[in-house]
Amino acid sequence: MKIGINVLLWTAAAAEEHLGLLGDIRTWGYESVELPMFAPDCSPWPLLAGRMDELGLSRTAVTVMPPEANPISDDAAVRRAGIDHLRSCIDACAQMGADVLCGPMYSPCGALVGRGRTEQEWDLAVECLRRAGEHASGAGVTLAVEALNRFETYFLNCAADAARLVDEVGLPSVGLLFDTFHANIEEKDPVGAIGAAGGRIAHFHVSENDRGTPGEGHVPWDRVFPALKATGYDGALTVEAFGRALPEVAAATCIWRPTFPNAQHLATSAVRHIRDGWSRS
Ligand code: LER
Ligand code: MN
Repeated sequence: MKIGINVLLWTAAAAEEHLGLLGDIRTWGYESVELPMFAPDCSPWPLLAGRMDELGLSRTAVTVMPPEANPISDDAAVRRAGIDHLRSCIDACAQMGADVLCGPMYSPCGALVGRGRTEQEWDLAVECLRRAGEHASGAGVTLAVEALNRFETYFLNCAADAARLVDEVGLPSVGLLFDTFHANIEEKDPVGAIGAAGGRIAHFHVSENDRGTPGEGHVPWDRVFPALKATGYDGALTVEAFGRALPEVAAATCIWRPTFPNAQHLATSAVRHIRDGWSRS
């Protein structure tokens, strides 16, 4: 089992200046790293890949849909841009050696429209994910579709709906991303939801209820880890936490107060917490 961490605590676009950070992440005990891919050309992927190869770090990528690239828009050009965005991200994943591309790949994060999703939007999302999934399978990448809490999307809020979406897409290259922060808000049974999603889980975000240090909040990790292990999951356990260092990311995730003393404390405590929790489970 590989323990990973998302670098969004430090940067929204990994660059040459973050090669040292990758080394720190390895030194702290991580074996996997998640890089943001908000614009697929935002980072020097081959350079980063070379460094991660040297360090023995496996990698995943997270993306969000830009407002002008929305797979469920009623404007065909905007929908096409959505598929193009995902295809470009998949190509960038291939360049940086990432085996998973995750995130809410159905509509822009934070886009709320004052109603729930429509059947037409559902069908458009299925179609987009199928086309992106076919491209991903050719590139050796798995897509992991993430349900978000209701304040970040109106389209997909719980694991059961994510599972149904994945089933309708019906491709081995498309699974779901389970994020414990969103599950804590939306699921009636945040632990049972892991078992119900079962083999569809293609990626996992270890995220505390306040987005701070995993293990220092109220997510029931002593039940979460055994439930995940029981599904046979063998992907990365990736820490996703958010702080206030990057104003745009803080605004998107509504982080207005400190929830951890510093990023190094968070990273080093989290890896210990996950390693111990997983081996006990
Ligand atoms: C956002 O809330 C989130 O959980 C990230 O994985 C990006 O989608
Ligand atoms: Mn997440």
